[in-house]
Amino acid sequence: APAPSPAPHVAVVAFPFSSHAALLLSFARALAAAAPPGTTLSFLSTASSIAHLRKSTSELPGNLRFVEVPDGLLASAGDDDETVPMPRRMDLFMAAAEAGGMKAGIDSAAAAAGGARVTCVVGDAFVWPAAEAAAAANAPWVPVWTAASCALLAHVRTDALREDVGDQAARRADELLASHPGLSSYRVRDLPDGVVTGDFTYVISRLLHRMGQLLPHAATSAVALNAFPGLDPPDVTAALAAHLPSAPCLPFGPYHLLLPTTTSDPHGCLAWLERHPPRAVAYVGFGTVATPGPDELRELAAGLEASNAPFLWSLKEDAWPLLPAGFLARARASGAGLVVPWAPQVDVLRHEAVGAFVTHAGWGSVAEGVASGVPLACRPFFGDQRMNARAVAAVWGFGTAFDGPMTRDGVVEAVEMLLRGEEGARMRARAQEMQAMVEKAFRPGGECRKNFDKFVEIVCRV
Ligand code: U2F
Repeated sequence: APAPSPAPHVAVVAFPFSSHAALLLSFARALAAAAPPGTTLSFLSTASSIAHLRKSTSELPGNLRFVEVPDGLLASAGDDDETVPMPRRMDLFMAAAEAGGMKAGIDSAAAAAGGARVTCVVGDAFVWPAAEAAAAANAPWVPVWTAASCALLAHVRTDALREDVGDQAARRADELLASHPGLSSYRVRDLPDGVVTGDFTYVISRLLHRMGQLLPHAATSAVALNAFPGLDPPDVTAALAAHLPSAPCLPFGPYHLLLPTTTSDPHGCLAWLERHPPRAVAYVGFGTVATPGPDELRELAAGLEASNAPFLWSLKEDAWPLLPAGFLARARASGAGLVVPWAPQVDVLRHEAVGAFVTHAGWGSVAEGVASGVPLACRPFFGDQRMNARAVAAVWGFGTAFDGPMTRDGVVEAVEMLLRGEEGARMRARAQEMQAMVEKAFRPGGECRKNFDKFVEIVCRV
């Protein structure tokens, strides 16, 4: 009789920085909840990322465990986790991952599971060395893309885009990428940093370039997309399928909807929102990395005050001293505004009092906005954010984008338009249409549920 097949053991590899690790952990929890009985899941991240995640997460389910991978920090070289700047930490992590760190992680996962070999490596697509480590373990690599599909397309087309644009990016900034399938709605200047502009040697630029070169040739059995069917225009879907012929691209995002989550609200945002009528409040937040510079912060603050709209602003505390004199006290005294160091953003966006979202257009935020039917005012800062902002304003039409830094008058105009203007009403209607699509896709039997089931079946195959 043939030997019984081993039970699935799925390694989930995190990119252990910014919001990526937390998103992958929620993704891993969803996998753990859906995997067939007997499946083991190992969540691979660095020690400091795991420590950080432990602080903000409830108990892991019984079939999911943390496994450490090397962070590349050298105690002997005086590397201290707290003091090494972020880009260098990323660099060290990627170098270690490439130089056997991923393989070591996969081996530790097997050891921690009583020797049960890893049967599939699912992971944040950023961590491309996982592809080779998976191949060495005789397991498929299944990349999880966390950002927008159009950005993934820009990364797999980076060499073609560089060849086309060359050193003419500044001169051709406003030109549409008409000859690049799937990218014809975007201008040269909308492309993510590190594709045709920016510092090509920066760690994120390099890892995305490598990932984009590797993906079309990797032995993947599926690619997860953080979008719902119908969000990406058909030309984007077709171009991605053409570039990634070996595996189906399965859209089943926004990933945060795969499992219901519990959030805490230590600063009372939701209670504050309760005091406001429907669609009256502007919610302002720029994700986990971006912070506007001092001048722009002051312009934004002045604009929010002048708009006369109640506002809820998630702003890191170290930026508070940069706000205009008296701003926080006035907001508090009048009740017109609430500034907090952290907001339960998903719940905030779902609250009916929120009528507009001023965002950096990080993909998580865009997806959360549209899943709640809230129109956006985008102020992109770096990375893929310009491309997301362009898609929001020019492809999907559920928001507007600032052309450069925010000014007082620009903020007033955007907030008034979204909360009270005719164009804003059209944008809200678009956002609500999209919200209805998301809801349908996540109902039992909906397209995202079906794609996720297919994904689970693929990654748990032994
Ligand atoms: C990087 O994204 P960021 O972390 O800067 O931004 P988002 O993708 O928008 O994710 C932020 C997450 O943090 C949550 C919020 C999102 O899930 O709900 N959050 C919150 O709950 N409360 C707060 O007060 C503030 C944030 C990068 F910068 C982007 O360009 C990429 O698009 C993104 C995905 O790769 O990663």
